[in-house]
Amino acid sequence: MAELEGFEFGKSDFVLLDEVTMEQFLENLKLRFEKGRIYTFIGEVVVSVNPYRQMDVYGKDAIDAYRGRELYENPPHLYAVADAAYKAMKRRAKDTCIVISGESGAGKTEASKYIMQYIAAITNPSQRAEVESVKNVLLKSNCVLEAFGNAKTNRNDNSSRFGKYMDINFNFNGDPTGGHINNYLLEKVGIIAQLLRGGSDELLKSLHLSKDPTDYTYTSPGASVSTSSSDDRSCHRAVMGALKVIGFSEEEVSSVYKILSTILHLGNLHFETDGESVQVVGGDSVRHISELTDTEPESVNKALLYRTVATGGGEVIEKGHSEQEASYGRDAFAKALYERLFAWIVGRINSVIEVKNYNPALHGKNTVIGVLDIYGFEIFDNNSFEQFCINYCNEKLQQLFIELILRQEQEEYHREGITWQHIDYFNNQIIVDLVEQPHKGIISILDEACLTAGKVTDTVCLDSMNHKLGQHPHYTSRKLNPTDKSMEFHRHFRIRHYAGDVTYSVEGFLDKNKDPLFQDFKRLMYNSSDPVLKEMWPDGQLSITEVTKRPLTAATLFKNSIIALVDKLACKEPYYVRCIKPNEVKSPMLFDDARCRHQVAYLGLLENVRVRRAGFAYRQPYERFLQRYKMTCEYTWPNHLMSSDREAVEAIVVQHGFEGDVAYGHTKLFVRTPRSLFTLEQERAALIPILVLFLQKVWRGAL
Ligand code: AD9
Ligand code: MG
Repeated sequence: MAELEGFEFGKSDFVLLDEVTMEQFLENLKLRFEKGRIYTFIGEVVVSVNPYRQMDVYGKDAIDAYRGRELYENPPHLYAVADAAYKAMKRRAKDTCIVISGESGAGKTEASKYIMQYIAAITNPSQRAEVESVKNVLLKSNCVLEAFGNAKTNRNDNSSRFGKYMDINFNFNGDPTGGHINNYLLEKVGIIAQLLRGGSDELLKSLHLSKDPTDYTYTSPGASVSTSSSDDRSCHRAVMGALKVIGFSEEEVSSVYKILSTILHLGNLHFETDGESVQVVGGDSVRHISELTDTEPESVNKALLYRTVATGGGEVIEKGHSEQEASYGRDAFAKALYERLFAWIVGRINSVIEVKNYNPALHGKNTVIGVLDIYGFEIFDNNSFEQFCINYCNEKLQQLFIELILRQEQEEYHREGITWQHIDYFNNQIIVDLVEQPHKGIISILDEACLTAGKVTDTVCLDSMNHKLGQHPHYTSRKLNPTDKSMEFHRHFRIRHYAGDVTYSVEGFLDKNKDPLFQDFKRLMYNSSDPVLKEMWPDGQLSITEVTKRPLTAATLFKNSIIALVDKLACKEPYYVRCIKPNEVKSPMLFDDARCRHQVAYLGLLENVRVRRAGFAYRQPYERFLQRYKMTCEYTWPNHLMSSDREAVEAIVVQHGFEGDVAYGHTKLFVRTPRSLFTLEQERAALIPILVLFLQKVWRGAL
C-alpha cells in the first residue's frame, strides 16, 4: 500500500478507488499518467504506464530512497517492488519472483532492466571483485539476448520476440552468485539485419554479404524501419563487447556470424522446375552456404531438393521435392537454424553464469529472485497460432496469480492472527483445461491431427474441435453458433478467455504445430566440420529409420515449457508488474482511452483490485499509522500516553467511528474499506496548513 500522498496526483493505490469500476480505474490511471506518475500500486502489484520519455526517477537518489524501505513508505515504483522482493529474499530467506507482463511495447523489458539495475546497485556494498564480475555478466547477458532476440516491429522499435525468465542466485550475504536463463522464443527470423549491418566491411566480405538489408529476402520487409548506420555500429560494438565479457571465444563468435549469414543466403535461394525435376536458383548462394557451414556444396544442394523417406517395407529412398515443398523446407531450415543458434547462445550464457562451487553447508541457503519478462495477452484483428500460445500462457499465469495472491493474503492474515474470510473469484482452471487437458483439450486435438497420416487440413481439425468441444462453455465457433456472423464457417473458433473473447483463425495451425524440418537438414548440419554448428544438431546423427518417434509438436513443447515455468514460479513469493501501453504512436502525451481500457481488461486488473479489497484493502504497521494520523486525535497528539502504539491506534479508530471496519493484527492495523482512510486523509490534509501556521508561530516566538 502506497504512502497516501495528496490525491492531486490521483490515487497512488487502486484499492482506494471509491468503486471498482472500469471508469474509475481509467480516470485514475489517466490522471496519474498526465501528472507524470507512471506507477500506481494495487496493493503490492505495480501498474506501470509507458511514459515514452526519459523520466528522472531512476537515479541514485531514487535508489537510496527505496533501499530497505517498506512498500508503502514511498510513492509507487519498480524499485519498491524490487526492494520488497529483495528484502523477502534476504530477511526471510524466501525465494521470490517478479512477473512482468503486458503487451508489446508496454515497457516490460525496460522495467526488467531497471529492476536488475536496482538489484545490482544495492548489492555487494564491499565491491568484492568476484561478485562484481557476476553482476557484470548478468547485466551484459541482457544486451546479447536483446541483440539476438529483439526485432524492430511496428509495435515496438526494440521488441523482444521471446519471453525470458531469469533466476538470479544469492548467497547468505544477499550478493548475487550467478543465475540461469530460460527463454520462450516466439518469432524466429527477422532480427539479423541490424546485427550484420554494424559489421566491418571486411567481416561482411568474408561472409559474402552486402550492407544493404534489402538485398535479402528475409530482412527486406523490416528494412524500411531501419535505424541509422551509426546506431548499428554502436549496437554491433556493444554486442561484441558483451560477448567478450561473457566469455565467448573468437571461434564461437565467428560461427555465430556464419550461421546468421547462412540464414540470409538461404532466404535468397529459389526453386524452379522444368516440369520434371526441381533446380535451385540463386547465384552463388549454395556455394556460400556450404562454405559458411563447412559442408559440401553437393550435400547442401541435395538437402534442399530431396528428402529421405523410409518406405513401409523398411526401404530407404530419396524423394524429390516439389517446388513448393522445397521452399517450405528452406524456410523451415532457416527458422530452425535461428532457433538453435538462440538456444545455444542462451546455453552458453547459462554455463558461464551458473553458480559454481556453492556449498550450502558452508555458505548458507542459496536463495533466488526470478525475473520474468513475458508477452501479455494478445488480441489482434487476425489471431493465429502464436496468439493462441501466448494467451494460453497468460491463462496459466493468471491462474497462478490468483492462487498465489490468495495464498499470500491468507499467510499474512495467519501471521497477524486475523480470521480468514472466503474470497469469491473466477477460477480460470476451466479455460486452462480447455487448452491443455490430455485427449480432450485443443492442444491434444491439434497434435492428433498432426500425427494422422494423409491430408488432414486445418478445416478438418476445426471440425474435430467442434465435435469434441461443442459443449464446452468457453469454446464456440460459427458451426456451433451459426447466427454469429462475426466468425467464418471454415476458419474461426472463439475462446472465452478470462479476460475476454478472442477469435482465432485455424488457418496455418497444423503447419505451425508440426516439426516441419526434414531430417536431411539436421543430418547436413550434424556432418558439418564446424564444431559449434555440429554441437547444435545432435539429433542429426539419427538415420531416417531411427527417426521413428515423432518429435514433439510446437504446441506441446510450448505447453511443457510453460508448465515447467509455472512450477518454478509457484514455489516462490510473487511480485507483479503490469505494464500498459498508453497509445499506438509512442507519444508521451497521449492517453488513448480505448486502448488502455482494453489492456486493463486483458490484464485482469479490476479482478486484482477486487481480490485485494475483498478482505482488508489496506494495512499498516501500528507505528507508521500512528505517525501519519496522530494529529487527527486529541489523545495521540503530539504524543500518546497509552501503553502501546496499538492502543493509541485504537483511540484514533474509535474517535473517527470506524471500529466496525478494522481488525487488529499482531503488528498491523487492517482496514476493510478505503472510505475510512479517505476520512482520515482529508482530515489530515485539512490540519496540515493549521499545523504549519502553528509551527511557524512557534519558531518566530509568537507563542
Ligand atoms: V515487447 O513485448 O518486447 O515488443 P516491451 O518489452 O513491453 O515490448 P519495451 O520495454 O521494449 O517494451 O519498451 C518499448 C519502448 O518504450 C522502449 O524502447 C522505450 O523507448 C519506451 N519505454 C518503456 N518503458 C520506459 C520507461 N520506463 N522510461 C522511458 C520507456 N521509456
Ligand atoms: Mg520486450
